[in-house]
Amino acid sequence: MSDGIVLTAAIVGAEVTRDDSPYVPYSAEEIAEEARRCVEAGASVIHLHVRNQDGSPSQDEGLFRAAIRAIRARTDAVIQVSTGGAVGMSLNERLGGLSAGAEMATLSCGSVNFGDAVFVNSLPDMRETARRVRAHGLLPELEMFDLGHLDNGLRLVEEGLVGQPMWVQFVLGVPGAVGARKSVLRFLLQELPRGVHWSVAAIGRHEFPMAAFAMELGGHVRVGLEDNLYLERGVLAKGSAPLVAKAVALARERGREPLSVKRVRAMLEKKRAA
Ligand code: KMH
Ligand code: ZN
Repeated sequence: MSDGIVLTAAIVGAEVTRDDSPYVPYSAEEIAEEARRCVEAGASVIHLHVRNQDGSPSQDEGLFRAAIRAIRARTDAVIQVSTGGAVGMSLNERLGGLSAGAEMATLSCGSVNFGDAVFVNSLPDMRETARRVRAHGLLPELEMFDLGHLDNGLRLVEEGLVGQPMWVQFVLGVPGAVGARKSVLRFLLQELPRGVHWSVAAIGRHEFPMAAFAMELGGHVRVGLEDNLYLERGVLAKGSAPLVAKAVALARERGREPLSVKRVRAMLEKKRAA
């Protein structure tokens, strides 16, 4: 079990809007400022979505480029672009951020109910995403929203489309997908091959209880407005940075020190060289 912990901040998302929270960043400058605050609070990876001016979700390469340029002007965070985009986008649209200058990209490992909608990720789509992520020299983070997604991820490894050990994000508690429960995480970990880098992003009120549990088990953690809007019951978080700060406190209470951006980048380089 490592003492250092990778904290990822999911600062924008695709489904939350300013109707849900006035603190959701939309413009490149707002996104970059939030990224800076999150890194200052202890995050090392920024999970990135982008928005049109009206706040609607986009996967436009130009918007990603602008956001990444603005982030890099303020902080050296590891940047991970979303290839999930928003529910209903075509695969081609979703892959728009791959050439925008990030170091990592997500790879959604299967279809899943997503609230009242369905988030579609067929095996051919996953293979195509894996190939394109690799072609752009980015490291994939395998997003697993449901139990079968672990087998899909392992299949991609078996097929040689994703390198070993996998870098995994268990996204737990999406309405319609597997619940954010300790028993679920225990099961997933039991099924996980040794050496896999794993992290937990739990949705809504489950964010911090599951983060604490993951920390105790030696895992890494993602927090941010994409996943949860509240610092505590009834108290909106004024951005993702306060959520990162809360995660840092939980980690330290458990003897886990947030890894610096430099350390995380070195981990990625090592993986890339493997
Ligand atoms: N917005 C979700 C439908 C990702 O970023 O890779 C998908 C998502 C996953 O957010
Ligand atoms: Zn996302």
